[in-house]
Amino acid sequence: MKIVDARVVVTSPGRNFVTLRIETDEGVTGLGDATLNGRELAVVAYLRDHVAPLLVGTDPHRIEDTWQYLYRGAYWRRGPVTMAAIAAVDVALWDIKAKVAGLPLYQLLGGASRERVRTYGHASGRDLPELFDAVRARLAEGYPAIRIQTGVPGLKLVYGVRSGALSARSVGPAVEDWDTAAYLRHLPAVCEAVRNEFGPDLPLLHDAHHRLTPSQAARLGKDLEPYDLFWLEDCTPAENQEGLRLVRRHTTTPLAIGEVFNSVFDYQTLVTEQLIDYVRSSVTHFGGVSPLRRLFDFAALYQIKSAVHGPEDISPVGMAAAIHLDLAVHNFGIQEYAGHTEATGAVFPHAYTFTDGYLHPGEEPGLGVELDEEAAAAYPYEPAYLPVNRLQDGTVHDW
Ligand code: EZ4
Ligand code: CO
Repeated sequence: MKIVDARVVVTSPGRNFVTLRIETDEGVTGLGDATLNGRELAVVAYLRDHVAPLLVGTDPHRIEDTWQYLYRGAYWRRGPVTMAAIAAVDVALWDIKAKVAGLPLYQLLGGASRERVRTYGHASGRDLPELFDAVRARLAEGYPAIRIQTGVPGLKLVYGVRSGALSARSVGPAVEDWDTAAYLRHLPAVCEAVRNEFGPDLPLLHDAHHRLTPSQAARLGKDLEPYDLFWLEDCTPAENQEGLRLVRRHTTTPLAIGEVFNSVFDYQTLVTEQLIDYVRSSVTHFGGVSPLRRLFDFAALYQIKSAVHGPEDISPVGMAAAIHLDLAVHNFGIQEYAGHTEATGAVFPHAYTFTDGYLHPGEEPGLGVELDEEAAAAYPYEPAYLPVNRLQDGTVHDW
């Protein structure tokens, strides 16, 4: 079997998605997600100009060799652009292998370790009443766990709180404002109010989106202990992995980190010193199913669980790959699931299902996702940026 073509399709049914389609001489094709939010075309160029020409003529069954060839062979290794491109190749080749085997991908990963995949959804509001309404809406949709984000008094735009100004389609980056002291004062009261309203059983999560120093994160973790969070996410940028030692020493609030990581090396200290409880990388930004499976096995040695990043900017192709992994690995924790627009569902018809808050990859051979290129062509690329974040004196802050 030989690869005869590797094509990149960009489509924007509500937001931009980058998809790699690999075709073989036997007519079996595979799909991979290479979407890097706000930097999509950099990955398109990396794939189209530097990776696709290397694939033509090679054996699609040699997934591991192809991965190592693209990772080590390029010399310039790691980084989000490279790893999103390699991820798309890895996932497309797994899709092909599973289709040839006539099995859903999870069967090739060891088979199902559970019946279904637990998710969490997002609830946000500028104030408590809005947040409560959002939590009720997620509960009505069946979500068994909920991430809560709110506005902070005195700040106009805050991460994760829905607002027209935060549209991914804005011409330049939207600007959020930030005041760590105000946030640290406000958040414990929000968590207390949500606990009082919704009771002790509902698993609650919160994303600090890389905005705190280790000592600030330690204090927040301690302050939130009475409200029994499922996790506190991205409490620091964690580029300085050793910084998490301080956080860990001071709080038992569970910690989840890793959505911007793209290599196991980004986790080495965090995992071996057991400084976190959940690894948060996506299939799409971590180089694919092959390395993410390896990360989960590494994390399992330290009783750390999986929690694959699943925002709207992971395409249904990347989401399907995640759900197959989630079903198969023993140390599954939880899957973030934001869902997609109807238009996105029409461009990417898929076998995976979301029922009563739980996902299942379905039983189609391969990933179980198609790309309707005719439908995709109706949504051309639209320039879009993620927001940036500034302190109230104008200093750029981590977003
Ligand atoms: O900001 O996916 O946990 N989820 C998140 C996301 C990220 C976006 C960046 O592209 O933090 O909303
Ligand atoms: Co996050």
